[in-house]
Amino acid sequence: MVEGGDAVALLAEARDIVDAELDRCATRLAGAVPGTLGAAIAYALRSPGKRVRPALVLAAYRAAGGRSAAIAGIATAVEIVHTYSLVHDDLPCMDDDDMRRGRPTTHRAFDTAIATQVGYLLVPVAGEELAGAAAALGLAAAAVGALAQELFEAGGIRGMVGGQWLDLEAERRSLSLAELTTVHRGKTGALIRAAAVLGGIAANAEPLVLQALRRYGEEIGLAFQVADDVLDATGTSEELGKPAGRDAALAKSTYVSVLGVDAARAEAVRYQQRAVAELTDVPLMTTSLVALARYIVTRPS
Ligand code: GRG
Repeated sequence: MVEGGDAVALLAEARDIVDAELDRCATRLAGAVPGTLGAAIAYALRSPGKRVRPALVLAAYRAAGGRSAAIAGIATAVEIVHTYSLVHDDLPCMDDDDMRRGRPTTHRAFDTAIATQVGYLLVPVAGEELAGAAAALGLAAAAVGALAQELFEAGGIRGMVGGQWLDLEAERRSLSLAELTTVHRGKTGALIRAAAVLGGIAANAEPLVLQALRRYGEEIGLAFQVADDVLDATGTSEELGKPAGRDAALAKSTYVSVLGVDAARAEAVRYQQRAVAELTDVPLMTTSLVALARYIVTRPS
């Protein structure tokens, strides 16, 4: 049986525990890496996001019966991957954005060379965070390997990096709905899917449950991107914490440019419904996962 719940409370909890861990990590790295580079790493790590991916880790972990507070480190590792992807996505050679999360992008606050280094220096930091959390959770070697494979495959050429590459290649031409979906299954969807699966692995979930979480994550990842495109077209810069209408300004193919706003909204809801349907008939406590699926397509920013 699937039912609704309180996504806002879960996001607030995810923000509290992950922000505290990111802050510790920022302080440590600002001390270990001298000068401007250390300060820029700390600036990127302390940037305030919604923490949707950490909330998904927590929801999936608890849905599968996990109870340890050490899951915070797995959620933080996912957020670090997301954070460094945003730093690179905003660079002048990519989307060339000045504002992100309500403040100057890392290359605007520092410079392009520093922001580029921040992006790739945070890759192993995510790995360290994941390894530390896996040890604190007392996971067996096979589960630790599965966590690492899931996160870095999602962050790599078969996921986020591959999707970003396709997105850059697609500049200056119009994509079909199928092509757009391939781009975003990798660029945005893979890390969101991984967040759900990582929570399950950390809870030592059985294969059937992991498969349901993977399918849920796949659908909700695409729902997230469709909703993101709608927000870019309909939200204000103030609400979004970054310039609104950027996709149209960059003449990007989006779900809105392909489908129009109303049909894109309906498409997001279809993905949400498919995500929730994947949770039926598996031994999972689905309340928070269902609530997050709904939040993802109704969020204001
Ligand atoms: C540095 C190795 C390396 C790779 C980076 C640039 C890149 C490769 C990938 C781009 C991935 C990307 C930025 C996808 C967009 C995902 C998306 C819709 C982000 C917005 O997520 P929110 O709304 O943002 O959760 P907040 O700020 O709330 O966290």
